Amino acid sequence: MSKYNMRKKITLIGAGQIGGTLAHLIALKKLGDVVLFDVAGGVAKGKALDIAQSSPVEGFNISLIGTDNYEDTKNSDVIIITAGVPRKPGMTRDDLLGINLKIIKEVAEGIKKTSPNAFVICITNPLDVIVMALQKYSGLPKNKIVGMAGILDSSRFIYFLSQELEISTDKIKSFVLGGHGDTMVAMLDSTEVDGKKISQLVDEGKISKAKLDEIVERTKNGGAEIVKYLEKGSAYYAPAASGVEMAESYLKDLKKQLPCAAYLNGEYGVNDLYVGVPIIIGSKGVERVVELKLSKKEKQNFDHSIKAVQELFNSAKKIDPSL
Ligand code: A3D
Repeated sequence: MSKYNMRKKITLIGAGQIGGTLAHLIALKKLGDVVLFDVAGGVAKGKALDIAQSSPVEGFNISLIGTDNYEDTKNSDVIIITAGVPRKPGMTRDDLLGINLKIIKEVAEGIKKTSPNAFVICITNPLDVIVMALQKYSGLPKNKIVGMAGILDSSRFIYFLSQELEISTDKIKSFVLGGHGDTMVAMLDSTEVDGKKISQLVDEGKISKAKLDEIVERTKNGGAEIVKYLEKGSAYYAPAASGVEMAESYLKDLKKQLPCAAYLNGEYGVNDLYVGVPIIIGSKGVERVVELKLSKKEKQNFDHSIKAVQELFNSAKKIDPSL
């Protein structure tokens, strides 16, 4: 709880592109007081001050501070982690994994001491493996640590479909499961447009199978498409919006069903691994993993995705055998 007692305290570890956008969205939505934490000099302080200076214009009345001291993050209700480094030219995936594992270990130690009761949302890549490592390093309860990826991937898929079908995004229901990356699984059998199954739209000739496959591929490469345009850095507006939806569902006990990287203990036949599945987020954290019936093809793709996450986690264990 914040110093104002009534308001919630939300800490953002990492004040880069996503961290700054998260702070801005949280302020605009008046979700709680914000602590921006970063190891890199004044970036957290500068962004917190900049956003705070918009409060008279925007009409929000929350506190925003920047810091590089974990003491200031003490007793946070929600923590959203984006601390990490992006992949640079010449860096292998394992090099990046090694660096971000070290950063996450440091973050895990910081938050377990200061905010052991927080609901923790991880965004740092490679997502599924980093969130698993975060849980292991911190020892925080598994239902209080989740990864953000599925909401973003689903949102991208729905957006692309809406553009193709020239229909509002709120008329489309769909989601993406599995690991975050090129093995993600678009749940076509559960995709509905204005109450109709997407397969029916294909049968009616409203969208071709080839176009649908192209949209699935574009979704898988959604992050890379943006990286290519930006040249420096990766997507941050949609990732931040997705993280905020998870935080809001927890803080307001909305019990929304959201696709997130959650710890599986037998669900979907998967044991001891974080993977993207639909979960209910409420005031107790991850209140339930929703088990959907997958078609044969979806199950095959899901299993392939699990294998990819497991293999990357095995690489992480080679880098740090304590995992
Ligand atoms: P960026 O703008 O580089 O911000 C990262 C921040 O982390 C920088 O300000 C660093 O100073 C800071 N940092 C580094 N080490 C530490 C540390 N030990 N403690 C605290 N802060 C530290 O990156 P970004 O905001 O664009 O992206 C952040 C992460 O999100 C990256 O790992 C991205 O790959 C990832 N990301 C994930 C998704 C998903 O869908 C899962 C989407 C987009 C980006």
